[in-house]
Parts: sequence; C-alpha cells; structure tokens
Amino acid sequence: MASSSQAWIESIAKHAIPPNASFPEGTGVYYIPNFVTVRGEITPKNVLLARELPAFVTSYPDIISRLKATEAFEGSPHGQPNHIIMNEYLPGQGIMPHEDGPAYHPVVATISLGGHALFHYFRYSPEGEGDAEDAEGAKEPSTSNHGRRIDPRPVLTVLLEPRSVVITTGTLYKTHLHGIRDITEDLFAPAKSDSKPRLHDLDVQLDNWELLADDDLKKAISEGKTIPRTTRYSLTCRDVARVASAGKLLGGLSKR
Ligand SMILES: O=C(O)CCC(=O)C(=O)O
Repeated sequence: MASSSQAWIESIAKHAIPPNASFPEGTGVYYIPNFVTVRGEITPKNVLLARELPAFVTSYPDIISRLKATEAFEGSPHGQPNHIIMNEYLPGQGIMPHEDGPAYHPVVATISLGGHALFHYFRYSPEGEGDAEDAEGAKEPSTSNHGRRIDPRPVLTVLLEPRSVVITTGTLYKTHLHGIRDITEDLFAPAKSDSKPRLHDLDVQLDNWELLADDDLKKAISEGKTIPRTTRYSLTCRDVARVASAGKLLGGLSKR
C-alpha cells in the first residue's frame, strides 16, 4: 500500500502533465513550471520541501533577518521563518476565521503591503453558548470550525497598516482563530476622549489604536470616517519544523 507521502506525490502527478507541456518526445523528460504551489510545499505529513527563500525576503528588504531580530522566533526550530505565503486581497475579500494548524511552530508573522485590513481574533464558543448568542442577535453570523462553534464577537481586533507586521504567538495562536472579514470598507464610530475608537457594526474597539503610525489614518478613524479597503498583499511568515529536500523525499520513496 502506498504511504501517504507517496500518495501525495502520485496525486499531484495525476494532473501534472498538461497537454501543452513541451518536452523532447521519447526522452521521458517532462517540464512543468509552477508545479508545486506555495501551500503544496508542505506535504500531508507536515514536512516542508526545502527551497531557498528568494532575495526579496532575505536581502532587499531583509524581512527574515528583521523578523529574527524581533526574537519572536527564538524558540522555533530554525530560529526564524522558513516558509512564507503571499496572499492578495481585493476589496471585499477576506479570510474565514481559522487556526494555522500543526505544521508550524506556534508563531506567525503577518506582514501587510498595499492596503490596510482589520485582523480579528476569535475564540470558540463554550459548549451550549452559541445558540443563546445567536438568539440575542449577534451582529456577525456564528460559524464553525471542525464542528466547533466560533463566537462571532472578536476577542481582539488589530488594524494592520501597510508595511506593518503583526506577530501572533501564545494562546491567541494555540487556542484561538484569526480572520479578516470580506467587506469593502471599514466604518468606525467617532472616538470618545477616554476610549479607543470602535468599529461601528461589530461594536469592538481597535485594540492597537495607540500603536498606529499613520496620523492621517488615525485622524480619519477618530472622526468616525469610513475607510475603504484597497488591494492588500500579505506575507505570512512561519517556521515549519520538519524539513526535507525534495530529492531525499523522492529517494526515500523509490527505496520502498
Ligand atoms: O493574509 C493574511 O493576512 C492572513 C493569512 C492567514 O491567516 C493564513 O494564511 O493563515
């Protein structure tokens, strides 16, 4: 019987050779660009297939060494991220509340480029609590993850400015979920003098208000303005504990 790694290799090989793949006929050599997607580099057994990170994250700008300097990855297997996912979000696009899963060391650095986003952390609803909350008219529909209900009211809300990084560790990584709502604009309630601005519809406060750097953005938010979302790119940087070279993995399979 095939091992799960073998099954994985076979399953990608099934749709691997597109009809227009160009290769010298008869040689048995196939060339397929972009065969492994960024996410696909982690096998079902949570092993990262090693590949050097590109210069645009190691030297200009030197994202990896800057993240290392934060010391957030100090306890991670490689002491720094070895895996980066790039996402693009158009206005109206978000990401459902989710956990990052066991492939990664429990630290994630999320870098934002382009537009801003509001990043929410959610908890699971304690048993039996979800129905009561829905009945009271929660402003966000309750969702579930692996059959567990998620409390629709965020426990923490962070505005991610362009060029910022948010690093998630500890309980918020291990037992909570994170997500970005799929909306086209963020509507804020005018700030009261002694409290942080709040999101108009969710009625939660902006928890990183004091840390924001953009004074124009802060002014607009404190005046209760609506801030439209624009295209945002994110770099999600993590450390995958288990790493193998693709050659080693394939060599291991051929010995079976
Ligand atoms: O793109 C982002 O800002 C978040 C991405 C994320 O949560 C993930 O890839 O797990």
